[in-house]
Amino acid sequence: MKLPVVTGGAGFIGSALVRTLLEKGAPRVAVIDNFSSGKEENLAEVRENVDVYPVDIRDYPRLAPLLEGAPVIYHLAAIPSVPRSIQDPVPSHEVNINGTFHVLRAAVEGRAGRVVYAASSSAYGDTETLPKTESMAPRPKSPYAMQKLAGEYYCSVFSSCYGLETVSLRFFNVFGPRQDPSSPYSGVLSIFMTRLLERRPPVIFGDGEQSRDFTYVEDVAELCWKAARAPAEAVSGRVYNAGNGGRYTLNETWRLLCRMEGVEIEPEYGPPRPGDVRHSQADTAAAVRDLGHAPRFTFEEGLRRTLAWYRSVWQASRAS
Ligand code: UD2
Repeated sequence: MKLPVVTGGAGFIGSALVRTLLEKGAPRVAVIDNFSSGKEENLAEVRENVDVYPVDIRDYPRLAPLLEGAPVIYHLAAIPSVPRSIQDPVPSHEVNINGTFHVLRAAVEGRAGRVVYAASSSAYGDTETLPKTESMAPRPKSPYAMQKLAGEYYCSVFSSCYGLETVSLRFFNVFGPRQDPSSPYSGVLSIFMTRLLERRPPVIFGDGEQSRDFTYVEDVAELCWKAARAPAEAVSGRVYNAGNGGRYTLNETWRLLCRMEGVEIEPEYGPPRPGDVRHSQADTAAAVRDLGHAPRFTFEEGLRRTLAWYRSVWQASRAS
């Protein structure tokens, strides 16, 4: 039997998606990951039900046979991060654009059922109004944003030219357990959580009044699953926001975390980051209408769960 495939399935979001697919009844899931940022341990609890292929999506000859006949390909493999793409644009270009092209080409040649593509809210750039709706003209501000947007365009062109079913989901600042805090390019909440547990101030880039629609990882995983099942005539070739619909500034978020932890720590401030979007908030109406999106986790609830996970890892590391 052909299995659903998750590219980037050993990553923080990919591994949450693998767990969701298994919970929803998939007997097994195939994971393609080059382990550049993915980790075996992210799949530890479900390892028996996962076929792991340590393959790079830039390697077409090795990639193509793995996608043959797949009912659904969830394409999450990517090199994320706005600042990393500005610092070092070549690797992210090769993975995010060429790698995505390889996945789509292999999906067509291998007669795969559907590609659900992890796009990014960064494609919007700075818009004049909020929330951001899919009909707004994209204005990417960084190589990463432009690469993710190119992937969306490729998806819709593959849908119209080759009849491949595709759905692009613009992820809005996903957070949750297993997000790796160890790189300067890590997602801000993973860094905030670690600093909070260590009782050290975070460094906020700019005035901290920039805002994000932080979206809990399990809600995004569920939406990916729904996007694979929505009727093709309604959704194929289209782009949807995958956000929560809320918006919090970094200053508010840090204060909220401090309150949860019962501490008061003043953040430090550094220069604003080039390519940074000022405000981000998803209009979820289209995803609700066409995909049945129904986020289950408020921001606070997501933060509580995430903080509990970081605490358990932190305590285990101190005990050893
Ligand atoms: C972008 C996308 C997001 C996803 C992500 C993947 C937007 C609005 N969002 O996230 O959907 O595709 O890229 O990488 O474009 N910051 C600090 N201190 C730190 C780290 C970050 O202040 O130690 C700030 C950073 O300047 C930014 C905010 O926190 O204003 C969020 O940064 P991030 O790297 O977590 O994510 P972002 O918004 O670039």
